Amino acid sequence: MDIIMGAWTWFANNILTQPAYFIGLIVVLGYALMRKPWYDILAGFIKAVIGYQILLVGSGGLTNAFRPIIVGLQQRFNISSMVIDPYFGQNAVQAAMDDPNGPAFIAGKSFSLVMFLLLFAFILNIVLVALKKYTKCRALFTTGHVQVQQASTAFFLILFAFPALRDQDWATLAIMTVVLGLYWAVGSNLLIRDSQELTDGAGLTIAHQQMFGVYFSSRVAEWMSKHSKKESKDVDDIKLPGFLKIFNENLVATGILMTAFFGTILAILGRDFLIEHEFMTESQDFVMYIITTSFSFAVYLSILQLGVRTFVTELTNSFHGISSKLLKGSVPGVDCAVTFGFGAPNAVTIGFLFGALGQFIAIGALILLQSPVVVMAGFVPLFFDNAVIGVYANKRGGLRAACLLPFISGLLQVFGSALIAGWVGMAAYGGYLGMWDWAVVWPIMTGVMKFLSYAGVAIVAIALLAIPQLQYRAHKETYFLEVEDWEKCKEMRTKGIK
Ligand code: ASC
Repeated sequence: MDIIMGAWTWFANNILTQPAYFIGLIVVLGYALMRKPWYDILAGFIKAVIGYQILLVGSGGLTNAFRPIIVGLQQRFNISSMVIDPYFGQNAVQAAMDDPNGPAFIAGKSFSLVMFLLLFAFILNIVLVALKKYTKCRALFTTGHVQVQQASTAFFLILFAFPALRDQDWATLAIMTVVLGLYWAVGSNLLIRDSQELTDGAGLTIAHQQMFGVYFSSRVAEWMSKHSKKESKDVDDIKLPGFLKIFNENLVATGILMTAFFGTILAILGRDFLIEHEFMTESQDFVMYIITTSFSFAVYLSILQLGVRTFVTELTNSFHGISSKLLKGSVPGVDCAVTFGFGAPNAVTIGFLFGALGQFIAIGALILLQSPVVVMAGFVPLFFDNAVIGVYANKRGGLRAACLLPFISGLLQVFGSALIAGWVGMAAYGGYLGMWDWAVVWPIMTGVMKFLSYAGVAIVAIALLAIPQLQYRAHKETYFLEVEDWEKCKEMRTKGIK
């Protein structure tokens, strides 16, 4: 038993929760199923892992460089507030679980239970895909670090809805597995069509924290483009006149806009604060520091895109092995940052900035209304949610949608998180996950379960199960072709076959 537990812990820590190696493993499995020679399998593994690691350098660089700056505003003005960010959220859940008087105290067991939840929910995801003839689920959620954050937060929310289950590990795990596993399978499946259109058939979808948010935004963007008299241009097609031409170049646009955005924040924080908190040293010039820091945004973004280009081809090619032999007609769900390698690059920046505008307005409103929970913007929702929403919204509805939908997202992230974290008591621990789905969809599901108890779980499960069925009904002839043969699917759809 000890050996099995040891092996499981090793696997959970080193592969399951490390997307680079998990994707590497999928590539190995895929190529092996395709009976590729060993050296091709090895090469595929190396390219996939290194590509994903490059992506992580980019996204980690962004997160590490800019998260403290935004959170710094809170310290600078001594506001006591809750940070909406997956990492703060996870720390908050951990603190709550370890607090003997806390609402989710489970002495000494929290980590292993969360890992089991992750494993069981993932297995449920696989089963749902294996039964896709009935379930219509076609996507596997592979983004392990995000799954850990979600498993912890789901753990807390569901214990809040069912406090009596605190001492009953298996019953708790069963309910959580159903809700979380369904969320993963259904959420990632939801975005297959939009992702195939965005990437022109790369054969992947998003498995992250804003899947419903992106879906909602894509549909609104689609509606906007259908119902407006004036066409809103794709961000990439806008040709600015005169000196504004320089904004057409993505690096220049990102460099200038981020210098304005972070320059303002850094100037507000002030040189003394930044030196005191070891962001910069005494000998550094303040203006040069601001420029270097702001420009590094574009640097990390470029790194991230290089990583995407490196591993996506391997993943796409090798996944044919899995989708033709093991899990027929399935696609992998990957980190949302992957989409930055496909959509209009400036939509990333626009989404981020308009999301920030929405969040800052919402935070101002909370302060003015003297809300009991004040939220501090966290970088991860601010950037990753809103930039992805910007990319998809732009694809469907052009510039106008790429501005409006991230803005709405910013409002929802703040108001939704304040409501749910205040209600369930997580705000007291200083953080909440805060990404779109966790600020909108999970609060609704938690409410339904809290008020309707076990009937609520059934309602949530049935509602989630119904979503892929509805998607299927809308495209009966081509639904499975979306993943099996994208070219044919496109051809049929242009002929008007649904
Ligand atoms: C998250 C999270 C991250 C980022 C990253 C984006 O939710 O935990 O580290 O988004 O996955 O690429």
